[in-house]
Amino acid sequence: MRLSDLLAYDDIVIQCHDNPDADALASGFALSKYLLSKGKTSRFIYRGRNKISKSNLLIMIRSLNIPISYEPDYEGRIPILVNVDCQYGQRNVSAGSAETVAIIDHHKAYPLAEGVDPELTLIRSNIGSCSTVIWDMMRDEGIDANDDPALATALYYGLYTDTNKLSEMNHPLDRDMVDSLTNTNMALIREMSNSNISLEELKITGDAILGYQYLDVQKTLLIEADPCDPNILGVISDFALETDKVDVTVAFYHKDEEIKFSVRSCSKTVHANDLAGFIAEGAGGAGGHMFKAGGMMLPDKVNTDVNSYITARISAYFEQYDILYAKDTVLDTSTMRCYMKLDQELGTVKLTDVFPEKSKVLLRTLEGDINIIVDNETYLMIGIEGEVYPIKESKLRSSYRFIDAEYHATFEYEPSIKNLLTGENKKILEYARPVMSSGGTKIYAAPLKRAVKLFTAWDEERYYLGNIGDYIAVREDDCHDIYVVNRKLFDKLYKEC
Ligand SMILES: [Mn+2]
Repeated sequence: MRLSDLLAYDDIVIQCHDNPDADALASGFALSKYLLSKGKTSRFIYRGRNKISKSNLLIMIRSLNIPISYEPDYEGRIPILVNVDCQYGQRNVSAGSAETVAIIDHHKAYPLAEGVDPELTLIRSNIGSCSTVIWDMMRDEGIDANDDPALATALYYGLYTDTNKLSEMNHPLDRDMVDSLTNTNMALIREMSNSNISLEELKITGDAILGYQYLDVQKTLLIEADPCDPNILGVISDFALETDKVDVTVAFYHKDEEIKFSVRSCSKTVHANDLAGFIAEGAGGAGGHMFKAGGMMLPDKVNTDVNSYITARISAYFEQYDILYAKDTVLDTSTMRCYMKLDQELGTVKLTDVFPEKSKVLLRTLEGDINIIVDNETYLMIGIEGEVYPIKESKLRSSYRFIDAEYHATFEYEPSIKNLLTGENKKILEYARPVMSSGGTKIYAAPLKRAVKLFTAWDEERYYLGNIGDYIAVREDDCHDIYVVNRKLFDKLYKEC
């Protein structure tokens, strides 16, 4: 779906979820601005039992002139209803009637309710905010949000509040938006984020901390708060992590419509995003990175007391993994099979083809950002899933050969490089050339019977996760060169000797 698809309609009504938050307000606001710029008028409404009362949201509506109206009884028969930051038919949005329903959202995707036009639906579940989704759609229509400071400020604040002050965002597109929104009113953002907690919620924070549970074995603090603004969970978990003998904190609340939680970790054997994903598995979704993450679950998927459910998930998470340091480990290869690497066409980019030597650059990939200094010997490898990593020319030449062809590939997010001095941003695929792996290397490998967190011989700071069924592999000629291969990729990469 493109935003311009909506231009075929008149009398457009935009509706966000009941009890709107800043992301919902920003999304509807951005969409109404887009429509207006194309000569279309629209109405932006919300329904539900409660009128907006949070002070940061009232400041946002007033200062940015957001044309939203509260219409609890709205039942208009209209040609088109566009739901933003929510999905028609779900219980957080009071349904109206319309001939056609369109959806733009970033939450977990539900099966489309009757009346929703799939051609007019865009749900990007792994993006941090609906504001980001709409920003990207506006960009596709040639609109620069910086031309309108109110719009830029709203979009920024939408992402800011939906990702706990940007700390729980994990998609590179969210970072792209943060970098690109330069014409924002930061004084207003500061004012809004300092009116985010009511005195009542300050008390919720204190009460929650008083009721902490300490899980001894896991050195984890579990803190249950009364229903509150989700950002307060971040405040609680950040603060509690500073406690001695606490490596991990999980703060959560339980409302009728959702369970929300924030995870913080300062232990190198627990990545906050792994734990958050594990807690939410099968019941909701999660996002974030090594140190900070958050997630939500649907209460009807958690068929027991929420506190015991989360406690049990935390224990299961800690029991599930063996921790392996490759440099101190020798695997028993007598029970493993011998495999050889299949010839594989990959992409490679010589960094000096993109930016001059000694430039400080930021490489942005789906897995995260990497800072590199450009030199003559460093290339980037582009793997079959679009993963990008630096490689020295000598290692590249010993394992791959250049082939005379053009490189073609498309990935969910196209990696880019930014020159940190000039701000110039380039897409790397345009510079890529194909290489063929020379094969020959023999490995021993076997499917994992227990999940592992593997610290490779090169990186003792950051583990690689291997789940049951993934392969653990070791090079025949180097017993400490141990790594994990995703089960879905193994057959594409290796054949039996
Ligand atoms: Mn949102």
